[in-house]
Amino acid sequence: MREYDFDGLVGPTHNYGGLAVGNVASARHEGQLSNPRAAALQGLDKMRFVRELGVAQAVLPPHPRPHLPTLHALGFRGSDEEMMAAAAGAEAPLLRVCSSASAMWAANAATVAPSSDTADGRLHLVPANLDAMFHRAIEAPVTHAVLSTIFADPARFTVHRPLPGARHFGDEGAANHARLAVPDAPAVHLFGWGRRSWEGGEAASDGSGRHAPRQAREASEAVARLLQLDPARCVFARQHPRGIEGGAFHTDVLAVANEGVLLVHELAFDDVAAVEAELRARLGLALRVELAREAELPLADAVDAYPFNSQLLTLPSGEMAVVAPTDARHNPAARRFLERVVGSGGPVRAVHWLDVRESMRNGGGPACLRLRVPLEEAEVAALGARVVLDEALEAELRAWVTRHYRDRLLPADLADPVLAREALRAIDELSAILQLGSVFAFQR
Ligand code: SUG
Repeated sequence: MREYDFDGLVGPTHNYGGLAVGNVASARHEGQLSNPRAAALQGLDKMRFVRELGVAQAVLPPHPRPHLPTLHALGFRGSDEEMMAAAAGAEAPLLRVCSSASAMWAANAATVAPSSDTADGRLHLVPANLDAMFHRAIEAPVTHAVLSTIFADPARFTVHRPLPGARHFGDEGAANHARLAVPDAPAVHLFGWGRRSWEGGEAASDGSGRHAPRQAREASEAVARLLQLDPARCVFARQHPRGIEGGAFHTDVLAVANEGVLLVHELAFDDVAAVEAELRARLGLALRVELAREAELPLADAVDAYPFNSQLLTLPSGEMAVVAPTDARHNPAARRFLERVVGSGGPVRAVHWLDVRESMRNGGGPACLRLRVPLEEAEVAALGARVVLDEALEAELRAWVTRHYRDRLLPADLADPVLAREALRAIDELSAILQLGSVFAFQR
């Protein structure tokens, strides 16, 4: 089994719409000028780098934006141009909501369990409903369609429906999930959650702050059931309310795991010692936890610079490497922490700094941009689309970006019907490159 990192390609409408409440970077950059072309190329540069490290890399397509079916469902009528103009004039920021390129953050696409861990021996995926935010919730049915096309072989894969139940089962996907594994023991699945929908409801959730928790514990439990995981190998851990309040809206803002290694900030979970004890009870002494306390790495720096939102990767040599955002190199506390981990004599031997600034300004670091899918060789051969990144596909994707993407975009430009036509044409062409068929509604 080998981990494939499926990165979300950045879509042509990448912009700073300020839509993600509780996400400090998204709020801070609202209204600023974005560069969709640079964003997409930064993403491809990261994929190339990861592939050159010897890690398997694949891609997920951007979603069609503006999402005209959503405007239609909200009662807008007439030509596409008329609907867009009406939505742009509406009181709520509906055109922004329907134009966000947020599907790029593939860690929120789904939660994944490899076939080695599931009761029926199939790989299971639960697309996230992303019900906490409108601009993200509209991703869910499209993600379901895309994943059902890629993981189409029913003998090997099960792609579930996103959870029903709206906010009661609000689910943010793999951003709140980590799989830990040490030799000679079954893997353990760690699920981070921010609130409970029952058992005292919102009052018990500390949802009183400015930054509401997104993931419901009930959702995490439902995802674990659907993934057919052994309940004895699942750990459910509450995110620290202060971490969420400080801008750690997903667990992967303050923690990252790989095999038997967990890098974690003390405010990732409300009781980080208990989480470590639960993991150790299942994984034993082989588990290695690198804990950052507030004194070493203040929460504000962790949220600003995203040292934990790194990819922690196993290289072909068996050693591990961290792929971190350059923002963490420029933050002294974040940098010292990662360098301490590398110098600690454990399996993590190198840190590499990559520039994903365009995504970072919307609160998405290297780890947000990828969905980890551990695959057997036969499962790779059974994939239903051309998504594994090789030299040829990368070259085609670079040319495709350069052909279609603008290098300047303001939220105000979203009302431009020419942009909409450009963006949808690009997605149409991409689905041919990736051999996805007519997976999107506008193509049918
Ligand atoms: O959901 N930002 C995303 C960032 C997601 C990061 N993902 C992980 N931590 N795994 C979010 O907050 C801002 C988009 C906008 O305003 O258009 C946004 O949705």
